[in-house]
Amino acid sequence: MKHLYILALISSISYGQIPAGYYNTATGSGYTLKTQLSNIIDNHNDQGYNAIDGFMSSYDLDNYYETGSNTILDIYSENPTSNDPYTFTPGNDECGNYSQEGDCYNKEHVIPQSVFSSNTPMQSDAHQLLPTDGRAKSTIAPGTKCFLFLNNSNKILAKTHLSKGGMTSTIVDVRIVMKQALEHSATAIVLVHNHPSGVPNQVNPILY
Ligand SMILES: [Ca+2]
Ligand SMILES: [Ca+2]
Repeated sequence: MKHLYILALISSISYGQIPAGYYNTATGSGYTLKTQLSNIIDNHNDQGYNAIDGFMSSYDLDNYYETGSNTILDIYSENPTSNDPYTFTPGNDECGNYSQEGDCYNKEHVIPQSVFSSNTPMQSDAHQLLPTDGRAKSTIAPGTKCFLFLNNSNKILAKTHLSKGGMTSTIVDVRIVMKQALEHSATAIVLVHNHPSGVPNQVNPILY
């Protein structure tokens, strides 16, 4: 069973590991502060995507729940109130191949790479990369909805992907669906959607 404690962990992750004195020169406000922050990163160089492996081994340890355990903090398996179902040793348990949860950990972008076309330096930005269970990372998908537009003989005239949401819901603007149905002169519409939870039971109601 997967345990999702993303919200509980965000605050700990966001405020940890700032190098001493890193923001000492950011003293202004407004435009001045923007320039000061820009100057801080002016001389930084992209260390490359593979450099993240070493970064995670040092900076993404569970120093919050199993303090001193020298294990990776994995948002999918961490149980904040008890022992974790499995743990990852930094470096040794990097993926690698996996067939089930607990085999190894991978690098997961908090913001999908498609947003920035996998370009650098965003791809190797340690601020938005987390070590997560390889199997869980590959099988957990956000909610998505597609539509098929059919003619009177139930032949598919067109298919379209109209919504990508979160882990528990996704929103579709019915007006856009109707507009496309009219454009294709469809006489029937089929809604296709996934279940991020992996439980294929009917959601009732699917549409509100
Ligand atoms: Ca832990
Ligand atoms: Ca724990």
